This record gives sequence, structure tokens and C-alpha cells, in this order.
Amino acid sequence: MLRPQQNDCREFIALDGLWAHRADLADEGEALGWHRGFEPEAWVAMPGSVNEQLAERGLRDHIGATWLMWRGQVPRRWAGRRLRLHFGSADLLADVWLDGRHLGREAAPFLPFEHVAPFQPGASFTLVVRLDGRLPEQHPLPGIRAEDYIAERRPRDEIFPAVRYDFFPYLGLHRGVCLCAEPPGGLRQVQVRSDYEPTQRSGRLDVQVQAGAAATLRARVWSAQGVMLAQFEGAVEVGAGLSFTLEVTEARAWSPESPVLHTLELSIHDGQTLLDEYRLQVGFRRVQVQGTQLLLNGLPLLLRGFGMHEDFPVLGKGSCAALRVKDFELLRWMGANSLRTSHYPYAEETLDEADRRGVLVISEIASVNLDFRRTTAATLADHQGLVRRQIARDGHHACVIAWSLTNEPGYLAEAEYQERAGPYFDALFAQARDLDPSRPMTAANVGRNGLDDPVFGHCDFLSLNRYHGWYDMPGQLGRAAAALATELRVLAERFGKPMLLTEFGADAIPGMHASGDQLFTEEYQADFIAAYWRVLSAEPACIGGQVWNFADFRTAQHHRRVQFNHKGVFTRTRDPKMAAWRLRALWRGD
Ligand code: BDP
Repeated sequence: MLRPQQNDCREFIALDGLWAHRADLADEGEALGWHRGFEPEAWVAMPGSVNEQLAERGLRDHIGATWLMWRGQVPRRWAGRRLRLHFGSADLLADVWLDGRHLGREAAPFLPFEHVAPFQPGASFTLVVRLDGRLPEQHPLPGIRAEDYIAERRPRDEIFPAVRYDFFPYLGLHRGVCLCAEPPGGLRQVQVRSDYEPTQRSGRLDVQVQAGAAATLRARVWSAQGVMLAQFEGAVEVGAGLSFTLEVTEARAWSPESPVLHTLELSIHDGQTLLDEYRLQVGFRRVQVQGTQLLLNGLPLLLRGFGMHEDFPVLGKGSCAALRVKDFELLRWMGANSLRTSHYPYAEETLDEADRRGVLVISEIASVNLDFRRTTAATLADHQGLVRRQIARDGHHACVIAWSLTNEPGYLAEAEYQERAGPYFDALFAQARDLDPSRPMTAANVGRNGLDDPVFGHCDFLSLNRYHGWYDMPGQLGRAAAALATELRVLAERFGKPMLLTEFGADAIPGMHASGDQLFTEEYQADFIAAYWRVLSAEPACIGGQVWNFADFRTAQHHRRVQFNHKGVFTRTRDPKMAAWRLRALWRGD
């Protein structure tokens, strides 16, 4: 699947704007024939989240069946083209119908999918999508129902809407939908892995291409100044595709200090006739783990950054270019050089921006709190499907330096985790390494599994989420810092791998202050982060830290959350708290 692109051979219409909406509280829409079209109850803007826009209709916490409809017309000039519908994502679970015909069901939240669709050029069409936030409980992003809490012997039915993770399960077409017209025998898939050899100063691209018809493929690499640096020509076959390598001598490397991008231009031809073309931005760099260091182009990295969320008032998780620019400007203002796409793949435009700005990205698969009492063969198969699709989507991005395959597996430290996780991770990590041998693999460990997490043995570098001083040892930063230092030392000695603090943070309600260590104050959050930064800077095996979180974000309702998770160093509307200023001073050395 190729991301929609506008050029001489390809065009698309973005179905951005108002979609007809109907909530389906009784889950009877299909029985009532809504998949063929329905009377709108309201209109919602996509990309966007239904829950934010229609909160006042009582739908803020509705994560059950929700119907969206778009009526449009296919341009007559598109006759003879290959027409496909491309969804940037449809979250969390989506069924799609075109003129009453079911095109498919997707349970791959935050990932793109497509349908080659039987459109009639010149004719109008009705596109209907049914969204649902209730993923099956064995899904890698596990669903839960209120009843499950009772079965789990939790003290109460305590989260609304019921979810197993700490971010709001917004419903929406968060990255838009496009109607694409392409050449019938055009390019279908492009995979790129880049490399850089620091001693030779040479760059390399390993490229795999699939096309819908046999053709001659031409590839060229261009510098930003428009100089052609390498080229290749070969025959691409249907099915077998074509794999080839492009070498660039005297290449300019990509790095945070100098995020040099090149254009990879691909075209296919029949004799002198151009059939299709496609362009990608690529950068030459090499990521390696060596001893307890993470190297970029042979030099050790110190990651300064954040775990983030796609979340903003009104937009929910809807992709917004202006917000993206603002967030990257704030990262720059802070002196940050990295982020983790906690806890799901972010919009592709975010990775484009990170490529351009030299921000290092740990790309996380949408898998949180795997509970090994519930995992089945289907969980692993789905999880591997998510890994395959995310690597296929993002593998060409220079900014992606590692894959995080799951966040906080065995969250409840259930006995089954120790028993069953080994074979599960063997299969998961082996597949990921096979798909992308060029990047390290990791997974974020939950503090509760402490030093004996079965995932550690599988990771190229350890990712640690720690909350001493918050969820345990509250208000006692001295004890918390000492506990962290000891843990890091023990892990360094036990595993001899690089370690990254992928989460550490404290909630702060903006405007709340105290003269001593007091949870929820701005001072405590700032002191907490500074104390952790001191400890991790003193640990030689530590390759950096990513504060939890960049900005406050909406969660399901719970007595631990004051409307939002307030661990942001920025408010939800991006005003800095005291911690942002403190970190900025630490990271920029001001
Ligand atoms: C971690 C989770 C993250 C939560 C965070 C918190 O990885 O999703 O938001 O804790 O509690 O365990 O703030």
C-alpha cells in the first residue's frame, strides 16, 4: 500500500470536511440498514474525534457503535484508472461499506488500510463507516468491559469508559480518508532501508518495489540541491517485484544536528512511456547498539525527550498540521532531540516532520498492558500483523531509530506473564528483526515487573518506565532517587545493555504550589524530573530519558485522574509548567 501522493501519474481527493454522523447506542444500525446510508443526526469534521465534537450530545464517553457517511462523486476523467480508498486510520475498529457493499473490517487502530473499490467514474457513491472503540479483549491493545473488572477481583468497576490503558479511546477517522486514482499497472509497494558507513562516508539504500505490471524501473537519488547522486535501472516483475541497492559515495549523513534529506525518485516505464512515479524523502544514517551505548553514525546518543500522545482539545486525536508544527517548535524550544510514539503509531506527517527536523523517534506498536491470562494465538497473530504493517508504513523514515514492540506487558505482574511471555516474545521479536534488521528492538517495561521482566532478554536496549516518588514512595524524592539509582546499576550489571528511561514523571495541576515535597504541585513535578535526570546522567549505561509526558492528555474517567493525566510538562493547550522551564535549562544548558 502506498501513501497517497499527487504527481503527474497519481491524484487523490481528500474526503476531509463534514461527514454525516449517527450514534448507535442500541447497536442496531446494521439491522436497520444504515450501512446502505442513513438520515444524519449530526455532522462531524474529519479528520477529528467524534467524542470531542459531539460531547454536548452526551457522546463524550460513547465508545460503542458510531456511524459516519460521505456522499460524493467520482470524476469522469478517472475512467480506466485504478481507484482505491485509503484510510490514514479508522479508530479503533472499523467496518466499511461502499454503496451498501461491505468492503471489510479493520482492527488495526492507528494504521492505514485501503480498499481497491468498485467506483463508477462519473457516478455518485455512498461511503459508510461504522466505528467502534471496543476491541476484543485478546487484542494486543486489549479491550475490556466493566464486567471484566469483577472477574479480575478488582475492588470496583472503576474506569469509564472501560479501557485497559491510560489514554482516551477516541472514535474517529483521525488521519483522514482519500479517494485515489492511479495507473492500473502502477507502483504498489516501496520498502526502503537506509544505511551510512561513517568511516567511508558512504550512503546506501536497499529498496524493494512491487508493481501491478511488468515494467522497466528507474530509480534516482537527488540531493536537496537537485544534484543526482545515484541511479539504477532494472526490470520489475509482477509478484516477484524488484530489489536493488543504491550506493552514494561522499554522502551527507542524517543526524539531529544536520538532518539532511535526499529524494528517492522511482518511476516505471513501458519503453518510452512513463507509467507511474513515486517520491520518498530519505536520509542516510546507521543505528547500532554497541556495549551499553546506542550509536548514530558511530557516535553515542544521549536521548532527551518525551513520551507523547496525539491529544488536543476539540481535535481529540484528529491530525492537525498547525498543532504538529507547534509541538515540534516546543520540542526545539526545550532542547529535546527525541520522542516515543507512545502508545501507537502516530500520523505519518509527524514522522515527516521528525525527518526534517532531526528528531529521533522510537516508534511504538499499538500494544499496551498485554495480560498473559488473556493472550491467545490470535493475540500474537494480531500483534505480528500490527508490527508488519507499522514497519511497512514507516521503515523508510530516517528519524525512526528503534521499534518498541509493546508497552508494559504483564502490567499486573500476573504469574502467567513469567510462564507464557518467553515463547510469545521469541516469535514477536524474531519476526520484527526479520522485517527490519537495521534497527534495534525494545519494549517498555513496567516498574511492577522490576528487574525480572522476561522482556529484558529480548530487547537490544532496555526501556524502563519508572514512577518511584509518585505511585510508590510518594512525596519522597530522596528515597525515590536512591531506589532508581540502585535499580539502574543492578540492571546494567545483569544485562550489560544500554538503558533508556522511557517514562518518568509526576502529575502537576497548573497553578498548584507548595513549599515542600507535595504531590500535584508544579514544584514537585519539576524537582521530580530534575532528580531523575541527575540519577540517569550519573549511570554510564543510561542512554537518556524521555519524560512522561510532553503535554496533559485526556484519559477515561478514574478517581486517579483529575479530568486529564496531568503529567505533561505542558498543559493540554501547550502552556509551559514550571517543569518545562526546569528541563529546558537542563537540556539546553542555559
Ligand atoms: C505508565 C503507562 C502510561 C501511563 C502512565 C501514568 O505506560 O500509559 O499514562 O503510566 O500512569 O504505566 O501516568
